[in-house]
Amino acid sequence: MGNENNSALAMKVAVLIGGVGGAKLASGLMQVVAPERLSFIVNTGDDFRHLGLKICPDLDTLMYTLAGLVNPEWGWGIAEDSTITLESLERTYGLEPWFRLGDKDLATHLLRLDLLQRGYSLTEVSDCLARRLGLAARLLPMCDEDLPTIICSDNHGELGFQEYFVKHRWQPVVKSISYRDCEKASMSPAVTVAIEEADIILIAPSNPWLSVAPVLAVPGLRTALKRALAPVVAVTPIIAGAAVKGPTAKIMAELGLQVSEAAVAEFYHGIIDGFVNDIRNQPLDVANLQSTRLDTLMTDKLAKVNLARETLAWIAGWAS
Ligand code: FO1
Repeated sequence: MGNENNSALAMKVAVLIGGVGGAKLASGLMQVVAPERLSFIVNTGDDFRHLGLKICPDLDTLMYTLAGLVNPEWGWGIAEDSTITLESLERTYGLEPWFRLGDKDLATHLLRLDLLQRGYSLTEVSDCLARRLGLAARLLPMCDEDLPTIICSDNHGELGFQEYFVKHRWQPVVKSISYRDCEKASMSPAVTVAIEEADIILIAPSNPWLSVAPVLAVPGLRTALKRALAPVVAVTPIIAGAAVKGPTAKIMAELGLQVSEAAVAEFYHGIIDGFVNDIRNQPLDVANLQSTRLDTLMTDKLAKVNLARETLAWIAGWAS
């Protein structure tokens, strides 16, 4: 292993993350950074109560991905899971389940609910689930309080995130996005320490408006990033004017933004010191912003590891 690789292994890296795209980079980082030195600060704005369960899609997507359990086709849920319970709800009780919960996945939701009801925080519960799946990396909810992302759409009014994303297949036109009750939320000690102790802070190529903005809405988090000694670097979610997956480009257009990496860099203005652009995009020229172009299209495991390694090596080259 080259010298820079050893230094990457020894680094403490904190990652703001949500969704399937972010989880791809996360799995690459697990091969480059010692997992016990990786802290993922995960979006919980997608969370909601469903069938009495507390569903945490981005925490579970990341956990299943890093544990090698995730359904590879969808990027969420557990591979080869059945839906016998859901089918029974439908056939026996006439429910029309619009949110697919697999039988193995239900085990996670049942254990999480039980632990929450016994008074453990979402941070403690997430730690417990990740440890039981053998993960040394820390999966930290962005906060322990509920901070749901609310989509205000043209023809459907206010929608909870999963109603927008799953029930309506992110087709409603987005007029605005709000992060409800954010003033009641606070950074957990674990998130505070992860940011303070990080040698590098990354913003994964997650949807800035749907997956990263909720994390930035947690009171004190933006300030903590600005105060952090570590460089903060975002990875572009936009390649050649489009999103790799999901509604990022559609939302940008609906919010009246240019669908470009420059618009994403602008969204993170004041927070980021560096921006990893894609080799297929035009070079980014923004004052006081370090930028490079790497292959951010993570089509396979090697591409995920290469992006992780090259990102950290690039940052090490300019961050004092
Ligand atoms: N996404 C879907 O498109 N359809 C579903 O039925 C669905 C169920 C589901 C269950 C558990 C879970 O952890 C995630 C699930 N997702 C589903 C994905 C989820 O809605 C999104 O991945 C995130 O909320 C957005 O990043």
